[in-house]
Amino acid sequence: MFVDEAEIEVRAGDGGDGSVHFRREKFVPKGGPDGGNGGNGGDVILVADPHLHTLLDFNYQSVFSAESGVDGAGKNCDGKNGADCLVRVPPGTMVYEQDSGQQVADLVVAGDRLIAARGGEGGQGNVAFATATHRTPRFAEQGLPGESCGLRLELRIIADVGVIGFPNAGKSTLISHLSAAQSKIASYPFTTLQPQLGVVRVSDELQFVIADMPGLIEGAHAGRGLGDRFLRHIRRTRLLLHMLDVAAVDQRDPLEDYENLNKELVAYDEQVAALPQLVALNKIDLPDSEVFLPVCQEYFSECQIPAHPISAVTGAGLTQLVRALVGKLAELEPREPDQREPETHQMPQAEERPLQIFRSADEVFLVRGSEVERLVQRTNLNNEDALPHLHEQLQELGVIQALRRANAQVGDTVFIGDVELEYQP
Ligand SMILES: Nc1nc2c(ncn2[C@@H]2O[C@H](COP(=O)(O)OP(=O)(O)OP(=O)(O)O)[C@@H](O)[C@H]2O)c(=O)[nH]1
Ligand SMILES: [Mg+2]
Repeated sequence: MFVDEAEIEVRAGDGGDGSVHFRREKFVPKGGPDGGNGGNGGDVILVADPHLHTLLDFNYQSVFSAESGVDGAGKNCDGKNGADCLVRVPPGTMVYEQDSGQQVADLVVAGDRLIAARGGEGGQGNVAFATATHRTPRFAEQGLPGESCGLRLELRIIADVGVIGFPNAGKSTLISHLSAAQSKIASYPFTTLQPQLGVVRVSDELQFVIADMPGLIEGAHAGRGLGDRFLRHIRRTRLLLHMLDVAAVDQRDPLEDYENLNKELVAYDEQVAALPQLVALNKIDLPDSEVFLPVCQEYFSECQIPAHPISAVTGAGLTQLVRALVGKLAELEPREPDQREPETHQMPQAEERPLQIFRSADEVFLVRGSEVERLVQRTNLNNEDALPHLHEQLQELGVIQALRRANAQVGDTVFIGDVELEYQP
């Protein structure tokens, strides 16, 4: 099971309906309107939480709903707003809109947020519709529905050092030795199925995060083996530790491995290929290492790449290796985004659609447009008293005039959004 990706659905709360209510008091024969407004629906908000490290929890829960707003009530009582729904994700989570595939946010720093679905606005109570000439409005607005959408989450691990190498090079063995991470170790390829983080504590003040990566093979950039699905995780590391098996336990030439893997990185992504690398020449405890170790050392000293002979099993050379990693990290720029203040992202605003009128059959008109569709959603069509107000508003938006120009006749069917009405000029 891979936990670096998850699909979730977010549903914001609906707005509460405005109330139709009239004051009732002793000795006051005919009270004025006092229906309160509906509360707003809650938002669904994704927030980066440093206590989380995987997307595993989303296998158990994948639908997140915020509360709806409460309907308004008499005595000018406004309904309560619905509570927001907070969805905690690990820092490094990229968020994509499922329908469009568009990236909508990159939650990097603890506290980064994305308002993923906005709650519907509550409707106004009948008080709002009282005028000098119409003092007793027997209608109110309905709340608007909350937004909802599907999202795809993708976790990019943020580590300082990414350990790369062919399967069985000893990457997990090294990480288990250097940190408390419990990476699975075995003598068959592709033991590690997903990246794993470990913290290397050099001293109380000095520590860095190292990522154990699944083994890479030739053709990884094109999806071979576990493929490129994990390469994206190392884009944000600052340094790569390239591990070679100089005992050639799997009968491969470590220098060929080295060059092939670097080619894979170039083929995959220039940013990954451009990361600085240190090399670890592993398994020097095995007698077979005597053949390749000197060859590798000569090769790397000629091209002036620091290469450290180590044994991940016995621990030989690890102190020097860690010192070299720390030294190199100190030379490199600190990872930039971690320094900034948390940000709040919004979903890309759905574009406001202008008013449009289509004639679908002789006596059927289709009216489209964001504003007019919201107006109809806000109207309780079962309430006859709301209809004159709707008509007025349609006139204000120019809908009636546009229908007249389109030659609509009394009694023709008009769809506004999904709602069916009859044309009455
Ligand atoms: N003798 C010896 N064996 C080692 C050393 N490092 C790793 N091994 C062995 O090599 C095998 C593979 O080790 P892993 O740490 O699982 O290798 P990996 O690079 O994580 O492999 P994948 O996860 O499959 O990519 C295991 O049997 C380890 O015990 C070493 O320094 N010396
Ligand atoms: Mg491994």
